[in-house]
Amino acid sequence: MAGMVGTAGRGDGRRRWARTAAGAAAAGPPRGEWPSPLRGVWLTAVLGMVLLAGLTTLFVTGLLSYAAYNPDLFEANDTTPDKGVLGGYLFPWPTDPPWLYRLTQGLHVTLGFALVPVVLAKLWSVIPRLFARPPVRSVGHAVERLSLVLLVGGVLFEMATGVLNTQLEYVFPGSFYRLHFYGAWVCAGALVIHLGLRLPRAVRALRAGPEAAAPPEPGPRPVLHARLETGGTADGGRGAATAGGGTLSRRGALGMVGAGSLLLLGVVAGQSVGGPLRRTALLAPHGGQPPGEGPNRFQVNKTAASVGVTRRDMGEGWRLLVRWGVREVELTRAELSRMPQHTARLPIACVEGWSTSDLSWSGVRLLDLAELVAPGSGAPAEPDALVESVQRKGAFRTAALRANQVTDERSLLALRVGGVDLSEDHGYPARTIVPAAPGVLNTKWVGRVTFGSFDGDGGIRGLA
Ligand SMILES: Nc1nc2c(c(=O)[nH]1)N[C@H]1C(S)=C(S)[C@@H](COP(=O)(O)O)O[C@H]1N2
Ligand SMILES: [Mo]
Repeated sequence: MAGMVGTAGRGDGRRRWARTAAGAAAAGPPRGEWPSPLRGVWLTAVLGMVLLAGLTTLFVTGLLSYAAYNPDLFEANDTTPDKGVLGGYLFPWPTDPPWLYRLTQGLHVTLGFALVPVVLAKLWSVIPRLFARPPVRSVGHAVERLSLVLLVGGVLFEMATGVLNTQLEYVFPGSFYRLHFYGAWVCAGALVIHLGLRLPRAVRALRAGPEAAAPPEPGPRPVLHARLETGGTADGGRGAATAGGGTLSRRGALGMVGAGSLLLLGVVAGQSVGGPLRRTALLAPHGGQPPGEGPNRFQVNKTAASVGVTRRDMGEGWRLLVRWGVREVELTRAELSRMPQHTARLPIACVEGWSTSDLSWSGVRLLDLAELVAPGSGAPAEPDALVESVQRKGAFRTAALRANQVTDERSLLALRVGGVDLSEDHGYPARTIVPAAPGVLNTKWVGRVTFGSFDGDGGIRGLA
């Protein structure tokens, strides 16, 4: 019996817990199960604010990425044809500045990676609440909890799909965009609800600072749980060397999360920034060290072999068919290279986050090709274009370009890059390159270009 009295410290705690839990609606398990004194409203609020800024940026840059695909122009460009009002914001993607998609998508992917530690830390900081009892106190509480399930689940889902898409090719055959797009809208909706319910409290907690007592929570709370949340530990809230054995301050914990984010930033950002930083981009799928020297030695998204484009497809028998209405011409590569050649310095920027620096492309202006077949009166002066590859299988073999892209003087059917012919993997005999457009619109191994205006039903007006 004496031995049992000797452990009275713990026993006391248990009894106190049991008393409060019985006397009031308990909102958390006893200290022993969630021992960290670091958890508290301040830490949660700081992480929450970082995530608010970060997730908002991810949402906006993600929506921009979708708009940049020209999904409302032609069905082949649209990865989520059933989007309904969620596509209400779409707008024609500009061609200036030419590094626009490089910036927005580089930011999207880099930030997405860097926020992973922050998301995990935020979840850790609030995990006791997951087990709060009773699970639902009121209708409002039920809404709050449901929005949290959607928010937490949604953010984890977006993180997982996003990371997988950048790291592994073809894990989502055709459907990554759809999953990631709808997931983002679920997150956004849940975040708005969550903010409406939690933002005022987070602001109060931030104002009060890391060592202050938390503002009183509405509703009954067990004493021990309240002490944990306010950081009411032996050292006055610093959370250092407490009974729980913690040795880290709250600022220290934040510092560790920040260091984790910086580390991820360091192994991702280089694929977008380029230059010497490219060497540090260890997580870049196609965007690390360029594969060797030479003008054609930049990232390859899909090799000719991987999509079944053969030497024969690219060889002497290759022809470019250019059409507009009932007019069409067929050109050999030699004929194309006898047309006026123009040069444009443009990057390639992929949805996966990697991008090249500006490369010197040269070839025929899309506008000059259009003039070869322009039907004259009645036709739009500024046509859209459907660009089709000789590639037979797989994604990305067609892309629709909007009139603003077709008529930009820097938009080329490129024959050369860096002063030499395109390599087979970069789209020989000819590929498109369009300023500010996502990589996927720069079709390789082009076999046919059709000018005209899209009728919105997957057709081109006036095409025979
Ligand atoms: N025909 C065809 N064109 C294509 C692709 C493809 O798979 N097939 N991939 C696109 C994508 S997603 C990107 S990012 C760029 C990459 O160009 P690169 O491989 O020359 O770097 O090509 C685009 N053009
Ligand atoms: Mo891409």
